[in-house]
Amino acid sequence: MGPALSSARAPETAAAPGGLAPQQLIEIYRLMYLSRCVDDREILLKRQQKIFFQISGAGHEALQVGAALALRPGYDWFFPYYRDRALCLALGVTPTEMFLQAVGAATDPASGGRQMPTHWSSRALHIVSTSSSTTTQVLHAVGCAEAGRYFSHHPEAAAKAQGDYRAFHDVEFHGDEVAFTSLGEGSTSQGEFWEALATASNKKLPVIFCVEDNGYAISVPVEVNTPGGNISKLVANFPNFYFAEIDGTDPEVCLRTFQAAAEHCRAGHGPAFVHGHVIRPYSHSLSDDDKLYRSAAEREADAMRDPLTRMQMRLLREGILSADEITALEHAADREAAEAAERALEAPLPEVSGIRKHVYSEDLDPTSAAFASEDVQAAGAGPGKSASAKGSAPRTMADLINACLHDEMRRDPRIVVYGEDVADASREAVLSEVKGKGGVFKLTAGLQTEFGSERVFNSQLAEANIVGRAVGYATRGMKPVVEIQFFDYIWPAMHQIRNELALMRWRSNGAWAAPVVMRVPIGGYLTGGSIYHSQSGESIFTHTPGLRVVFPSNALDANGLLRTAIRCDDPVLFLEHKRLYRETYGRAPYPGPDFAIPFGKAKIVRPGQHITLVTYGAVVPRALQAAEKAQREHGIDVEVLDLRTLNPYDWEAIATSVRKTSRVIVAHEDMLSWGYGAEIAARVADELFDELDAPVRRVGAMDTFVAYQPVLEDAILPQPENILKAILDLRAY
Ligand SMILES: Cc1ncc(C[n+]2csc(CCOP(=O)(O)OP(=O)(O)O)c2C)c(N)n1
Ligand SMILES: [Mg+2]
Repeated sequence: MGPALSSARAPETAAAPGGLAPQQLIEIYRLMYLSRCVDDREILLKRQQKIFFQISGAGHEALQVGAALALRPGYDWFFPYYRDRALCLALGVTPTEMFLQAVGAATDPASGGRQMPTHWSSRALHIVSTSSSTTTQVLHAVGCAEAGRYFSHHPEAAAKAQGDYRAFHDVEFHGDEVAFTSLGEGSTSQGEFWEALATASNKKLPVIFCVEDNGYAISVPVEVNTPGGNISKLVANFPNFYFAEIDGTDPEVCLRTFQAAAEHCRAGHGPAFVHGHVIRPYSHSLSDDDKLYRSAAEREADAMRDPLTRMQMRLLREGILSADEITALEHAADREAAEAAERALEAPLPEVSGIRKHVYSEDLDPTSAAFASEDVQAAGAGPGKSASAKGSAPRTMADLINACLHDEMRRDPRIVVYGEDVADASREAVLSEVKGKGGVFKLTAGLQTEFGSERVFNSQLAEANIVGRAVGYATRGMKPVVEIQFFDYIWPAMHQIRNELALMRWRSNGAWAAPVVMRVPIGGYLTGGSIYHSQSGESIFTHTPGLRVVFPSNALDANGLLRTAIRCDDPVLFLEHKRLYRETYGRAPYPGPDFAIPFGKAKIVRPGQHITLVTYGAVVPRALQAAEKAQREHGIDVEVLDLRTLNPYDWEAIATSVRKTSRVIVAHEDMLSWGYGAEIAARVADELFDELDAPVRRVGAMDTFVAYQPVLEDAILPQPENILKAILDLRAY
């Protein structure tokens, strides 16, 4: 970026040139009042135990109605939070739809009874499904804005295509669209808030950040979360922003401010930050009682600023409505809320049989024959097909992953690749004189040079940022193929992975999805990799519904499985073992640009009769060594099964082999206790008990982290000798 641009700033109370028409003021009051009525009605229903949770937007109505009326539902994009009832009402969500959510009806359009009330989602209005997690949504808004800009620069990428995820993701975009996101002042403490501001600022993205400052995060007052008590003061130096700090209880000021913010964004000047001071008259939620931590005087002072009362007084004072007309408007709103609630209480409940629907894509099954081009391998190989893997000489896993990325990016203009150090060089000017970085392991080498800096770029050093933005990109129909530099550093992104990425489809009842690919170098056996460059931990992710987990052991599988990961419609954690990147083991000729391997299909890498050895990743070559020795020195014939994908996994292949051998070992590099093998072992014991002639045996790392000193590393991680010992023990039964 160049030098910081001076930021636009709105005055504390923006003057209203011209003023709003009486009809507009009445409509604003109606929306604000209706929002409060829906809250009040829900509170009643909760007290009657007809709904199960309630959180209100009371006190925030003016700010939210102002925002909604300045923006365009179904055109702009919205990433709100649980307080945003008036926002959503003004965008077009109906009271009936809100009550359907409160009762958890099958016809709840936001989630089909899966989410709490006020966890918004509407495809038609462009409200992207939100979670209960504070702050995660702001990164989605950033990715969404990036996607919008990408499509307006590359309209060809929006074209419908068959044969992959694109068939199920229609793209809409507008060159001057805006992404709106909101959060409470307490939520600005999360790192993701600062990460989002940084990206939006750097890239001058059209994102409006709205902080709804009611002074409390549940019971915690603002000064505990925000040094100095004012978030506007802290963010003031971010370049390219339009800033406004306003009285969020005055809807006209709010509307004017959001109009100016939207103008700034639509003109391409950068993001906007609107900080609205609001009140919270109803405690945090019905599970909270603010009398426990707020003084009576403070609560009374808040009540004096109630936006509803203030607006009502204004309408009367300015002679826009008489007292009778106000009463009539309010009665109509009360009636509308009551009737909507009645309708929702009669709505059908969700079927228990549908619980599993939308955990994964219902449209595109990555285990299906559509991805089974394994047999055509090498058919498409040859010069010119891939810049980085020409000819039929055996190539490393690193080469064939890089080749797949090149091939797929050529084929699919919706793919973007980003992460830490993945670009050849962020400063493009140097590319004429340097070779380029292309990833710390060089897996993305040459991609920026071939596809340009808008498709391949370095992210900030912030893993939640990488995954959170990817969720936003993907909800717009793009395919982010992101890299987390080391598995050991995936943890800052865990919140986004577990609570957002993997859940997007299920929690929105199939309305939204985030089919992102996360490529992650993993594992040890590095001689000096130590604690923070050797971790395993795949079972933590296979324990997350909605996420596919892939772990290839050789170059060809990596190529074919990565292609399936990219083309499929589910989020995929693609684990690449660092030790295998350039091993002699498992090299293969380039298999061509359409070579794909379906998920959930294990491979028998060594057929055998006596013992089944189920494994994956870097333990595959070690298991093969042990099996060869067992055969050579002890006459034991071990069948080695490489699972290749861990979720889904090939139960049929395991069962078939165990029925043949009656003995089974599960071996993996990760720690033994609560590791991936525990699940397989338990299922074998459960479903194949009658087939077994011996107990199920597991081999894994010691229950520690991996140490630096090679003597320790060797002892900690499972070696061929450990596997051989398990084979001999099991044969002795
Ligand atoms: C990541 C995360 N941590 C904790 C919570 C529990 N929680 C829900 S709301 C909330 C307070 C949020 O306060 P603020 O951001 O000021 O928004 P407000 O509710 O006041 O509008 C907390 C701690 C959560 N939902 N998500
Ligand atoms: Mg708050």
